[in-house]
Order: sequence, then C-alpha cells, then structure tokens
Amino acid sequence: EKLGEIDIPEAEDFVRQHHAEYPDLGPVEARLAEVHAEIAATGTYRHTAAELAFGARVAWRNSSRCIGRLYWRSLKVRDLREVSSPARVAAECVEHLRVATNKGKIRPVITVFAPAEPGVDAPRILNEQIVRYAAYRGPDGGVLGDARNLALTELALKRGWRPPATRGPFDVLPLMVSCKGHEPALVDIPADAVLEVPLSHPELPWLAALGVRWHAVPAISNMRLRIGGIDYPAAPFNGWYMGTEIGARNLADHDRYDLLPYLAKRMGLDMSSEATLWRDRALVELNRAVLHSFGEAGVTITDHHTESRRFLTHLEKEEAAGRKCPADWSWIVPPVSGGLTPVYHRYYDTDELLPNFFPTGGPAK
Ligand code: HEM
Ligand code: NRG
Repeated sequence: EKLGEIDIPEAEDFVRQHHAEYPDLGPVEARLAEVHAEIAATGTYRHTAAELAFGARVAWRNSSRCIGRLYWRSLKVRDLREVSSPARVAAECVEHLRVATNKGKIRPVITVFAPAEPGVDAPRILNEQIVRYAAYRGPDGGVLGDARNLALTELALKRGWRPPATRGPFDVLPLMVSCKGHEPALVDIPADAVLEVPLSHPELPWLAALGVRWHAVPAISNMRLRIGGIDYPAAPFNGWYMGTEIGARNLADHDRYDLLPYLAKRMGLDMSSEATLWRDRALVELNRAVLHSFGEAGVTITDHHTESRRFLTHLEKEEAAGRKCPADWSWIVPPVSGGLTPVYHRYYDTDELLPNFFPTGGPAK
C-alpha cells in the first residue's frame, strides 16, 4: 500500500461504524456514496468534522495499552488539517500545550494536522512528546538529563539548537518538525507554555532541595493516527499523568534518571543486600513525592489504584454498550504494586481495532 492510497473497505467500515454509533446521522448509504465518489475522483476523501472527532475518540478507546480510557468521550479535538508547514505545526503544538495545561486542570486534547494524501506528504513531529528533557553525554561516559532522549538531543544539536549556557538535567528540547517540500522547523517552546512541578515530599524535607521536577502534560507527538483508511502522521494527544509513569519509570529506571540508589542513601536505608528491599522502599517514597507535589501544585494526576478502578469501570461500560475492549495486560498493569490493583487479576481481549494510534519509530532523520 502506497502512502496516501486509500484502503476502501477500511473507509467503508469506519463510515458504517460512525453511523451505527450515531443513529441520528441518518442512513449511511448517502455518505458512503459521497466517499466512493470522492475517492474515485481524487484518490482519497476528506473526513467531516464529526467523523474526525469520532475517529480520534475511538482511536483512544481502542488504544489497548492505555489505562486512562474511561473518559474517551471527553477528548477535545482540534481540527488543524489545513496546517502542514513545519513552523505552523510547531507553533500549534505550543498552543496545544497551553490548551491542555489549563493552569493545571489538565484537559485531554488532540490536535490533528494535515493527513497523508496522494502525492502530498504530511508533516511529522520528530519529538516523542511535545515536552522532552535533553540528555548530554559527559566526559566520564555518564549522562546529564533524560538518557531516553540522547538521539533526539543529538539531532537537535545537529540541526542548530543552542542549549542553555549552563546545561542542566531538565532542559526542554526544541520542537522539530519535518515535511517534504518545506524547510524543517526547530522551535524553542516558550518557558511559560511548559508547566512543571518541582518535587517535594510530605515527610522528607531534603527531597525538595534536589531540584527534581517533571512536566505536567504528557503529550505524545510521534504516533500516527489512522481513521477510516486515512493516516494522520502528526496528531499529538495528551491526557494527564498516572503518578507511576513518573515515579516508577521516568525518575526510577536505571536508563532514565536512576534516582533510587541516591534516594535510598539519603533515607539511610540498609543497602547491603537486595533482601532489605531498599529499592522498593525508596520507590514508594519517590511515588509519594510525585503525587504529593502534583497535588500541592494543583496539577491533575492520578494514583495507580484510582486509575485501575476507573479502567474496570470503563470495561463494564464498554461491555454494557456491546463492545469489546482490547487491552494489553503488560502495559495496563502499573509498574508498582501490580497485584494490589484490580487490573492485575484478570485477562483481557487482545484484538486490534481501528481507528487507532500506531508507533512511527524514532526521531532519526
Ligand atoms: C498509554 C494513562 C489519556 C492514548 C498510556 C499509559 C498510561 C496511560 C499509564 C502507559 C504508558 C507507559 O507505560 O508508558 C492515561 C491517562 C490518561 C490518558 C491517565 C488521562 C486522561 C490518553 C489519551 C490518549 C491516550 C487522551 C489518546 C487520545 C494512549 C496510547 C498509549 C497510552 C496510544 C500507548 C502509548 C505507546 O504505545 O507508547 N496511557 N492515558 N491516552 N495512552 Fe493513555
Ligand atoms: N509514559 C510516558 C507517557 C505515555 C502516555 N501516558 C499518558 N498519556 N498518561 C511518560 O511521559 O511518562 N496521556 O495521553 O495522558
């Protein structure tokens, strides 16, 4: 299948699904005839605004790795399909961040940029998320910053990014957007668009002095949204964080910020053997710090117990609606206290449904 060439049965399935879930739209045949005629004439078709919003919401509903799907109907869809120039895409990502941040009361939002069309390339955002922290390799082979973003940081530097005079562990990378036939964009995100939460702990006063922080909005920007046979390679979306994403992965993974050995030392834990569970004890306090700090800052976040219960509610609602809800156990179960959450103790449907989001691979280019 060539880029921008339409899978007609997939387009039909989508239009039928839209009409089946929204009977008020009337008989589906008229819309199907339009879509067929448009594809015959142009090689593709244009979603109506209602189709786009429905398609994006259902793509979220079908994201089997996502535990946060209970609120899929509330996704705010920004229709920016006329935008394809890298500079404008970057500027609208900044605006996305502002709309989503909402002074801490995070709103789930997706911004849909120009689709891939026959003979016309779509824009692509090279950053994995709108907000990513740089990583710099030190002379000793160590890394300052988020080692996950080493390649992205290298690319930014290669494209002419000037990092802050004093490099730190939480330097926000510029947005990089490419589109064939256009000058690529490299755009700094204004500091006032990036809400961040400084980490503190309810009982460990020294933790605040470490200067650890995280950004408020997780906005994945490198997945392809596919609706009814149409690909939208640039369609950044966000909800809010579940605390464990930051406290049990981003700040804890050995190949990310690797804070546990340091925290355990500062907590005075017995680190002489794994059996003292010093890692686990430090991990719990780090996760408390994340939830405490976001709460203090008035930034939306959920703990993994609450989000797990919500997900089971979502499964019940989907079942009541007569739908399957595919889920990937290995992604749904939180990375701490798995067995304490109800999502651990069952199996899930694993079919892959459309519309959906798909990985696009790394930032190389
Ligand atoms: C994955 C939570 C909103 C689509 C995830 C993960 C979590 C999560 C914990 C696993 C991430 C990981 O382990 O790295 C939430 C919460 C939300 C939310 C709490 C709050 C509203 C959304 C929205 C969308 C979405 C709005 C799309 C419109 C996805 C997708 C993945 C995912 C596609 C898989 C990402 C990948 O493959 O790397 N979500 N999510 N989520 N979520 Fe959500
Ligand atoms: N684990 C990643 C974010 C992945 C998606 N998580 C969400 N998505 N909560 C991290 O930055 O830690 N969302 O759209 O809310």
